Amino acid sequence: QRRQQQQLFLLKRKFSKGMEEEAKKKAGYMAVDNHVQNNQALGIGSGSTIVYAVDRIAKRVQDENLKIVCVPTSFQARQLILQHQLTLSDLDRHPELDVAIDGADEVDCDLNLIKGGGGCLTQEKIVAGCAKRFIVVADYRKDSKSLGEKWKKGVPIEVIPMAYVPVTKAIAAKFGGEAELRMAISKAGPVVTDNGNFILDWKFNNVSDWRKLNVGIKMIPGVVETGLFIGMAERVYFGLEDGSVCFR
Ligand code: ABF
Repeated sequence: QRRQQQQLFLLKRKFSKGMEEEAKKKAGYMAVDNHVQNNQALGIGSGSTIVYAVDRIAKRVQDENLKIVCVPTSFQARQLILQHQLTLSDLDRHPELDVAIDGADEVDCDLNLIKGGGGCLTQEKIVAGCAKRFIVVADYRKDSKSLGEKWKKGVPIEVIPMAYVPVTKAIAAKFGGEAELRMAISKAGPVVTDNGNFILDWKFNNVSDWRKLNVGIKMIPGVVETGLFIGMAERVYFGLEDGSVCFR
């Protein structure tokens, strides 16, 4: 009986994984079809959902002979752009982007986001901030009423390595909760970002004003950036469990 239960568990997990991937794919495809056009400069986000969006961009570039350039938000995004033989650019050459597309860890009903589960939040925020339109792609698990309801790992905060202890203490003293240094899976050392910094994951209690809080955290010396994207997203595409896509 235990074996049967185990098999059922594995089957269910496989099924829901398949559904999640399909939802990511649908959201990524729809965002690209609705927002990507010829002669655009695009910001390319990081994570697993963006992979589908880049697949779609590459297909459309080939089929429709689109002329576009892509600015990455991480090493992963850069590799994706190169693997798909898209034109790689940067913010020196394209400081103004038409559209940036990226994933998120959680999205609230006002389109505020928690990002940075993958550790690329600073470059993601810079690129999103350079875009006329910032479009988010996500699956149904990311949709929440208020931040923290679904994403339980806390708000990622990128910090200068020498300051991680004072920043950890300052965050707890000023805003409560607990900030923890993100460790590599091997536990051999901390995660190091593409910018050579560390990440703190801040588990918070009650937050009433995300905008104010974000500014407050950024004022602490040593903080580089937070994973709070407040009022930046213009539209979020959610792939749903039934195979459809909704946006808001
Ligand atoms: C990046 O990838 C991050 O800011 C966010 O942490 C993550 C979302 O990844 P996924 O699409 O794999 O859920 O965009």
